[in-house]
Amino acid sequence: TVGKPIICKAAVCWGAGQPLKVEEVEVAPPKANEVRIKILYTGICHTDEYTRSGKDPEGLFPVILGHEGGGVVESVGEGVTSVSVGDHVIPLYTAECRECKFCKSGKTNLCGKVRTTQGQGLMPDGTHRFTCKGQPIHHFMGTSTFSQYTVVAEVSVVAVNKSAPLEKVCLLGCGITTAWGAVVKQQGIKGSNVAVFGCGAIGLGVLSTASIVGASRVIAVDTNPGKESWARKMGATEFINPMALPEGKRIQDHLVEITDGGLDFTFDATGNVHVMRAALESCHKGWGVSTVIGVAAAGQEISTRPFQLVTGRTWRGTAFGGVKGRTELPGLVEDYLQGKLKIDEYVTHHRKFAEINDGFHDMHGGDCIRCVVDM
Ligand code: NAD
Ligand code: AHE
Ligand code: ZN
Repeated sequence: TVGKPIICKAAVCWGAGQPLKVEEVEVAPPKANEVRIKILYTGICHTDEYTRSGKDPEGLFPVILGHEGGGVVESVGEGVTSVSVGDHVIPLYTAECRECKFCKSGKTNLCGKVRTTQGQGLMPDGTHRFTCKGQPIHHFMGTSTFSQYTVVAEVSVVAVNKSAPLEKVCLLGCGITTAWGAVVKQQGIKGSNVAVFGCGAIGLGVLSTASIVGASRVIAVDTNPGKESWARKMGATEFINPMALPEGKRIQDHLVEITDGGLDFTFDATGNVHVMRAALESCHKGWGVSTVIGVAAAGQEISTRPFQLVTGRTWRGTAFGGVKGRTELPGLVEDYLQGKLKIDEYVTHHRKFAEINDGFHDMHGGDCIRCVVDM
């Protein structure tokens, strides 16, 4: 049987820097190896705002943004075997095909199967499934969760335990998983000194995980003093506001001083290239490792003296925390259900779909960790 198009509401961003507009859209049925999902909840991540604002060099418009969703499988295309109608699922912006060079390498979670078309705002066959006012609308990150129905590739979705509340575990679609993986996929954090720059959902998740795996010092750094109580609640042992340092004192120099030569591990969760440099230069000579998580705007580049690397510091980065979504997300949902992984604590704001633009404003407010939109 051939599926029918569905007419539903989606938040369309018609151009860079424009607010989202909730419109009636037509969502075509899934083709072979595709899955159509009824999205029930979606988080708003800083990366959605980054692309909306026009700072993403890969940004395309008009587009349906959103990549932190949870929903139920409405229908599947020919050949789909890993999920069925009625399954509770989380769309994955980092696909996992298990067949490509990347997947088979055992060295990375990045999958090559659909990444090219995903970056072009298209489904793997090079076409789109969204139409609005007779116009094709781009997909985003292979997920487009700001729509009541979306179509994704089978390699870009995972079924999870139905007893988990989708309004919470949707955050495993990006923020919580990214932060968790950035820590647990690295050896040696137990017993080490860690500094985390930026205390949004990502940074808080990183410092919380570092604390849980047994880091000895967990230093949170944020320019917003309101983040101190959040950071301490999530496990930071210290909080530093770089703006409150004596004039001319650089955060990296201060950190090196108070840690007897620097941190074992640092993380950037701001997306600011100057902060990325400070995070690297806060690392201990000989062994410190700095991980870039933040996403920087088009045209931005990182720099440091090469001597920083010659003398044994390592600069690295991670996407989706190095997590293979189809293999690992079901386990993270179980961890959440057993109380081993925090998610509820991150949801500070709720919005109805019609108020999705307010959810973006919440994010800029400084007191919002994650806003979850009820579709
Ligand atoms: P957020 O805006 O909620 O948090 C950023 C925090 O950084 C805020 O608390 C802000 O006060 C703080 N900050 C800003 N400038 C600072 C400075 N100069 N020094 C110290 N702190 C500063 O964002 P988020 O949703 O937590 O995301 C953080 C970053 O991670 C974004 O760039 C986002 O795009 C990126 N991200 C990357 C991945 C990945 O897979 N690599 C996944 C999710 C998010
Ligand atoms: N499109 C941007 C880069 C955006 C980016 O780095 N995205 C992260 C996920 S952020 C989630 O909130 C990612 O997964 N990157 C790996 C990938 O394959 O996109 C640009 O600079 O062009
Ligand atoms: Zn994200």
